[in-house]
Amino acid sequence: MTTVLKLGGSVVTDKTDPETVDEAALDRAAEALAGRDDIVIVHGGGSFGHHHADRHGVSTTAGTHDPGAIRAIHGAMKRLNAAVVDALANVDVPALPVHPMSAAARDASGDLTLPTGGVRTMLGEGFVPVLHGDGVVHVDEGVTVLSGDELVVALADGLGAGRVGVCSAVEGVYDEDGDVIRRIETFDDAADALGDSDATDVSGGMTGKVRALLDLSTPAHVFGLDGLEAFLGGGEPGTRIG
Ligand code: IP8
Repeated sequence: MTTVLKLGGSVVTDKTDPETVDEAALDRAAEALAGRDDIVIVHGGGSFGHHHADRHGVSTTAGTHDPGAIRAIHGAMKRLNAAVVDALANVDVPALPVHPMSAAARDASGDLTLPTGGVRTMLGEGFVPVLHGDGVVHVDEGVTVLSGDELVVALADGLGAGRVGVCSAVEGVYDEDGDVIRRIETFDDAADALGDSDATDVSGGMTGKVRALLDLSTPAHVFGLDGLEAFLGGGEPGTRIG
């Protein structure tokens, strides 16, 4: 059974400082993953990709044709990816980098195509693929942002994942009193707490995350770093979505 796990950018980086890895948090996440080889890791952008994307006015819907801007965004994400792969390698996880911009594409409506054959074969050969939020070629837009959340959904569907986890900077989805909602089965279960939002808001924001995860055929779990070990051990920390 394959697990797809996202390590949020705000978990593994210091979001206040451009291109700064939160070494302690990353090492803690890596320790929890030691010995695993049945998992696909996706990480977000944190203070790496978002910093450059903001500077160049690039989002999941607004693109750029400036190759220098695209290389800056992609290059920053590759640096963060190398740090994540290294941290995993240090605890003997057979991690290999996978750069989504080389294979993914969006059509003119923004729908994503992500071939998963390479990731599936990596897993079959005993490796742990480590993907990252990235730029993605987008018909009529040049390159837009591809969020880690979108990758989680595409990989979970494409690989038929048995478990899906999103390790974020918060302990789960909070209700209006600030308590973690244990289970969200329909968007209405959390609508009051999340507020209304555009369904295409998939990068950042809990609303887009919940909408995207509800579409999966497998239940997903949103939890903080404190819940990572429990999730990897088969538990249900934080909020179960779906
Ligand atoms: O942090 C965004 O990924 P996310 C990646 O998962 C870039 O939304 C390039 C900003």
